[in-house]
Amino acid sequence: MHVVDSHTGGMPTRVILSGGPDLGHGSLAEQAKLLARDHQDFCNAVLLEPRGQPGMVAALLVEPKDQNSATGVIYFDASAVLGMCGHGTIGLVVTLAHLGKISHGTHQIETPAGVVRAELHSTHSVSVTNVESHCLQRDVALEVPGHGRVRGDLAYGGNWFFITDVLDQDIGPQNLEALTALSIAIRAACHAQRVEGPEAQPVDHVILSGMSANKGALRRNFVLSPDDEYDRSPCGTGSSAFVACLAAAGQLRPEEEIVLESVIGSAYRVSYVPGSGGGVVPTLTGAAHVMAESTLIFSPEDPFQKGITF
Ligand code: PYC
Repeated sequence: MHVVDSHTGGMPTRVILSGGPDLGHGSLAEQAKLLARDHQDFCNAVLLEPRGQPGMVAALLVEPKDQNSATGVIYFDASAVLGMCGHGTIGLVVTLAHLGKISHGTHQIETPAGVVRAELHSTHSVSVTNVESHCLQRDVALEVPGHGRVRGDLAYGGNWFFITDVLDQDIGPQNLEALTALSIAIRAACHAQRVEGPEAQPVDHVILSGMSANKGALRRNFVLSPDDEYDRSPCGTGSSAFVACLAAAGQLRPEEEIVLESVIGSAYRVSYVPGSGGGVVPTLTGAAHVMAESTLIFSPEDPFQKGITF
């Protein structure tokens, strides 16, 4: 299996160029469902240690439906197939350019959540215009066992988010354990109290939004991914959901640009234009760096051929 690894603001993406499972010829959303249902061993083998690393997201290339698209892609982490992935799309575009498959300019990319556009500005810098994003419920009250009442917003940015302000908390690498525990408890409370999308889509990510010490950044956000890892990048789909909520609250104007930081201090510039479905169409700009080109070997004699699963 030929893979190329990159990171976007510290968050790793493994682009799978060959050797993935046959997912048929359905829509990307149907192929994503098959991947989640039938190929967990494959996902584990690619992302878990010893071949993968904590937090890593894979980008499985698939045939696009529209020949004008640069590619189709299905993103997954170690425990879930994602609708979309912003850091992964920045990593994918820088990787495809590194391989000589695309050049500077705008490229259409198909994902299970819909078509996104990515503009490669230079070797590392990419802007992604995401799917339309929505703030679905504002100021929801959630009882979180062990933490009390938490208020926040339910939002969609290609994945499903619960977003809450924690302005008194230190959003930094020294506080990861407490931030992770709180966000896992919030996600469990969302599931228990049926805070979910209109078709019962479960919250799969949680954003704890704090203040940034950097005057140029509006917020510093801790983002929990489905695999219980924190996003090292500011999270593209999370930043999209976040600006949808700022827009819904009248706190961000169309085309006004803000900077959102990750828990480790990497940053995206983010803005939006109004969407046709009542939400916002966000654009986020960040940078990725290619780290490795490898051939993964899965020998049947290897006791950890399927990754370390405990
Ligand atoms: O950047 O959208 C994102 C993302 C989702 C999960 C990890 N990163």
